[in-house]
Amino acid sequence: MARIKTAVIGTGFMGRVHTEAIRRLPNVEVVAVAGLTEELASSFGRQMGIPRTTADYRELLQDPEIQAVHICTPNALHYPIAKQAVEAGKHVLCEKPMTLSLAEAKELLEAARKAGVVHCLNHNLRYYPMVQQMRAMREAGELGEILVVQGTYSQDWLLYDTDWNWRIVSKENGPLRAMGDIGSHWMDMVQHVTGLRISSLCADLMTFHKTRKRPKVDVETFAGKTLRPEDYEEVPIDTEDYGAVLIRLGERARGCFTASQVNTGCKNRLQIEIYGSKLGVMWNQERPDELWIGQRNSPNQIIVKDPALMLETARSFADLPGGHGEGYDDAHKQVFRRFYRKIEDPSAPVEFPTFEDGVRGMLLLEKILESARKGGWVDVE
Ligand code: NAI
Ligand code: SOE
Repeated sequence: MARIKTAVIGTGFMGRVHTEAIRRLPNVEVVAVAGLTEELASSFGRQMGIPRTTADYRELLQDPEIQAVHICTPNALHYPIAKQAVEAGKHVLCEKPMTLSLAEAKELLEAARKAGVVHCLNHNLRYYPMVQQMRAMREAGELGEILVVQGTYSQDWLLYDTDWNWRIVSKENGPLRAMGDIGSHWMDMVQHVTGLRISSLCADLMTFHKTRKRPKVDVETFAGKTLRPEDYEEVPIDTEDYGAVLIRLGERARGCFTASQVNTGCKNRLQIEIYGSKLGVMWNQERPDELWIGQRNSPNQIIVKDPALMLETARSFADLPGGHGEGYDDAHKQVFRRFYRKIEDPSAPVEFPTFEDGVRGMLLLEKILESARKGGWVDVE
């Protein structure tokens, strides 16, 4: 059977993660990669065994053999690349956050609908097996009415003023950094698991480092620890290191979360806690195979991922037996598998986040910005 030909755009952290996850699918082939320069693209091509490389992604969009593209570039390039890709009839899997603004995201969704292509926004973190177990428990009524949600996405990789990445620059990242980069994952997950939508919010943002020392050389995501202090120059900072948001969900549920890139010791601590009228559940990305279940009248439990013991609707998100861990890379495979199934068979269900979810995410980010600027609650339509 002919495999779907796909291309990866961007040769950094996510370029590698996407390429490896695509290669776990039997029906897809990575035929080309586009990088910022010829050198970056060909070095990536050599390392990953991709024969065709280019410094101009547009070349790949013009190739009728390439059916889909993965956009793994800094945020500011999502909109222009995705727009040209859908207009060229390519199916698009784009990294989060979708764009720099809500207006761009809406335009992109409209363009993708018009072109009739399959579109996916990579909120991969939804697809850890135990996150799907929480969702299945809620759908089965096991949690009861959702009353309270809380949690955090906490990291420490931007703790020092010598830590640098393109995300720090609003022109490349968008105006919200901690919220756009990782708060976006938390908000997507809480809405996906509870089935409720954030209906109003009140945000407080903080930039601890008003200036940072920018390195004179390029730094890949999470790679800053290898630089020496004398390689930097001091620049003003206009994106937040930390944010806290009070939220209302649906009619009655209440909650709050923080997103921070300066929380000492936290690496990728996405923690989500959901308290229902019957049960509470808590999950932490740093211990992904465990799910805490809180009970009022009997001892609390920690259950360990085991597809044989998971609820039916969550089971297909776990590929390995209990005791064999499934993590970050596996969650990507789950998203990509469903995205390509939809390309192969247009009647397949949409079991992955789409540009609609991306638009929702950008709306929430715009509301967070509005709330922080005015210092009060705002409604989310
Ligand atoms: P990175 O800095 O490691 O990689 C970005 C790459 O894009 C670099 O290789 C850069 O050279 C390349 N690039 C820049 N301009 C280009 C152009 N015109 N053509 C082709 N390539 C170009 O950044 P990272 O961490 O890989 O992030 C990329 C995107 O993925 C971001 O939108 C980020 O928010 C998202 N992301 C999502 C994650 C998830 O779990 N879903 C995890 C990490 C990042
Ligand atoms: C950096 O903060 C980052 O790589 C984010 O961009 C991802 O979305 C998150 O999953 C891990 O951290």
